[in-house]
Amino acid sequence: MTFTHPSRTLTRLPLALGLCALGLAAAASPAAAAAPSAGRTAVLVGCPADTVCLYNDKDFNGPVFMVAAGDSFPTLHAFACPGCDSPKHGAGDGNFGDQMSAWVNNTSWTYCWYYDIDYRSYVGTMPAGQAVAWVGKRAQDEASSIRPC
Ligand SMILES: [Ca+2]
Repeated sequence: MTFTHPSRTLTRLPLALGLCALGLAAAASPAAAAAPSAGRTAVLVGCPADTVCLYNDKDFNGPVFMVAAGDSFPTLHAFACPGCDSPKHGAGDGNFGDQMSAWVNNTSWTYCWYYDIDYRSYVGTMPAGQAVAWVGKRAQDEASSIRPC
């Protein structure tokens, strides 16, 4: 596993923001908020193939940060999220750090997410092909880094 080099992170910024815009459209589709019976398939369809989607709001709503399969992000705070407000941490205002409330892992990779930047303070695992509509009161608005694990 190779970790993202800082210069690579910078070069990927426009792509990440572009994917963010696509994610906003995907999150607005009815499939993204499908009932459990339509369930897993519909939720996965709301997040592009080979992508991990981090949703700012529970039930797969709000701005979305998209991670291409295999990529690592040591700080989600480096990516602008205009208008985003982190109710727990001011450091997350206006960016994707401390925002995630739901996620979809539509890749074949297992991902882990962390409270702090640089993969510190492990919180949870995101198994391949799984989704969580709400990470819970304690864990929401806390994610600051993510990588395959
Ligand atoms: Ca949130």
